[in-house]
Order: sequence, then structure tokens, then C-alpha cells
Amino acid sequence: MNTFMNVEDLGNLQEALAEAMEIKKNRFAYQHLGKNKTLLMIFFNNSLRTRLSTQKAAMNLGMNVIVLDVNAGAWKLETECGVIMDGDKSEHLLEAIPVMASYCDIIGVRSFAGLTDRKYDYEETVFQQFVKHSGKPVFAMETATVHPLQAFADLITIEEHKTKKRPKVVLTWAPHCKALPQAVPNSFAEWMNKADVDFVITHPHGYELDPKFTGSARVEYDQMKALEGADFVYAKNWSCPGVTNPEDYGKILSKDMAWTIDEKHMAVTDNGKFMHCLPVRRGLIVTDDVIESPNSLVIPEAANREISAEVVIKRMLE
Ligand code: AN0
Ligand code: CP
Repeated sequence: MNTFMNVEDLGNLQEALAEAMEIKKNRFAYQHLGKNKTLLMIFFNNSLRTRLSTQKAAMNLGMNVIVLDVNAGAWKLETECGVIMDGDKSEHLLEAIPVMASYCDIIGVRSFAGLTDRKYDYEETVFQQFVKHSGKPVFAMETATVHPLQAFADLITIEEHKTKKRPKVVLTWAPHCKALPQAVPNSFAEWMNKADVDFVITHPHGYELDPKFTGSARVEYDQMKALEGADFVYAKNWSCPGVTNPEDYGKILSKDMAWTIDEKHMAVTDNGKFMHCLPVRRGLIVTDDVIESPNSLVIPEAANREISAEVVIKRMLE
């Protein structure tokens, strides 16, 4: 595998899941693969889980790891092409990428959406420059539009906790005080469409996700109706994807706290499990009692990030 962004990059999803379960049983079985190999993780944005779980996964595989926080210690990087660099950016990505690539064998990139220029974000301008100019395998650690390591870990978690052959999984929008990217819901929708689940998306009007990711997934605008009988409730905030109204791209259209997941919402599910990728703002996305309840999967979900990353890096080493 040379690039990891979309669910198709893994090939057969059932095989990838089986590989994840096998790795989870013995995460040090492939130590030899990474000997004398170096992973470079490049962060343009903050991270707790991705940083730690991906580094741990690479160490499980016997790799050396270098981490670069671009905005803390490196030169500020220009990512746009054809500009006069007379601002605060000292170096262009077009030089920085081949230089960074010369020190490593595999590259992970985190670069969030700017949420101002939909075309720039949805063309994955920054990530694609790494793919094009590094000459190394590159994987997404949340890019402008996708977070595949998260979606893969979410699917592993659902597989581990489902009590029905085909569980009902509901992706629900929830309110937030800041404009957040669509990467997590985009990838979650993409992966759920490929999984053996009954998938429903619910959000206020105007928050329609890009059909490139949602395909023909069912959208139910009545949140309570969507949650009825759910086995898994996957909460996430996202800003306006600009599908129905391009000028609203990246804006907050609603802060309706009636969408916050509380006991009343969970009561209509079928003993549903609560999921969120974290970091989560309590009181906005979810109430304390729901996230602290025995039905909350947020911790095992985060722990599975180590497993999804290990499958991806292992395949790149092979
Ligand atoms: C990011 C997001 O919503 O995409 C990262 C989630 C993994 N969240 C925040 O910036 C709070
Ligand atoms: N879920 C996730 O990617 O968390 P971080 O932003 O902390 O890496």
C-alpha cells in the first residue's frame, strides 16, 4: 500500500478487519518488518491520540519514529503554489517535502481543513503534495477531508461490541462552539457504507455531507426518529460542508442544544453504545452521564487507534 486515505486503499475490508483482530492478539508479531526503517509523522495541527497511537504502532513494528510539529519549532511552511513569499512563511512545502522524505521511509501527515476555501480543502491540496513530491508511502492522520485511521478504529470497535449480525449505526451531528472539519464524519460515512451495518445519518438542515462520502446512505432529519433502535450512536460536530449552499462552507449554522446526546436520546436506542472520536466537549456534544455510562465506548475506541495504525503501517512496510 502506497497511499492511505480512503476505505478502498485497504482492499477487502473483511480481510483488513481480520488482520486487525490478529494484530490485536499479538501486536509485536511483526517487529522484524520495521528494523532500520523510520516513520516521520508531520503535524500541522494538534493531536493527542493520533500522535501517541501511531507512534506506538510503529514501535510495535520495530520502527524508529521522528515527529515534527510544523508550527512549533520548524520554519513556517508555505503550502500554496505560485505566491510571492514575503509574509511570515520562510520555506515552501515543495522544498520541505523532499528534504523531510530523505530522512524517512514512510510519512504520516496531519493537516486540517482551513474551512475557508472549499475547493482547496476538498482537492486535498496539502496532502496530495506529499503524495506527489515525497516519493514515499504517505498516510492520512486526518487531512482536510478524511480521517481514515479513526474510521478504521471505529469499525474495529463496532465489530468487537456488536450483539447483532447487522447492527443499526447512527451518525448524529451535535452542537459545538467552534467550526470543526468534516473529516471525521466523511470517513465514518465512507467506512460504514462498506461495512455490514444498517447506517443512518442525522443532522439539522444545511449540514448535508458530501455525497462522495455518504453515497446513498439514509439521512433522517428527525434526530429522535433516527436514534430509535440504534445499537451504536456515533456523535460528532461538523461545520457546514457547503454541499447545498457553497457560500456557507465552514460556517456554524446551528448551536441547537436539543441535539446534545443525553439520557433522553439514549433511551430510544436499543441499549445503544455511545461513540465519539475524542477530543469531546462535555455539555455540548454529550452529557457527563452518557459519556461516563457503561455503554460509552470512547476509551476502547481510542485504544483501537493503535491497532488501525499498525495494520496500515505494516502494509506499507510490506
Ligand atoms: C478535530 C475535528 O473535529 O476534526 C479532530 C478530531 C479528531 N477536532 C477538534 O479540532 C476539536
Ligand atoms: N481522535 C483523534 O484523532 O484524536 P487526536 O486529535 O487527539 O489525535
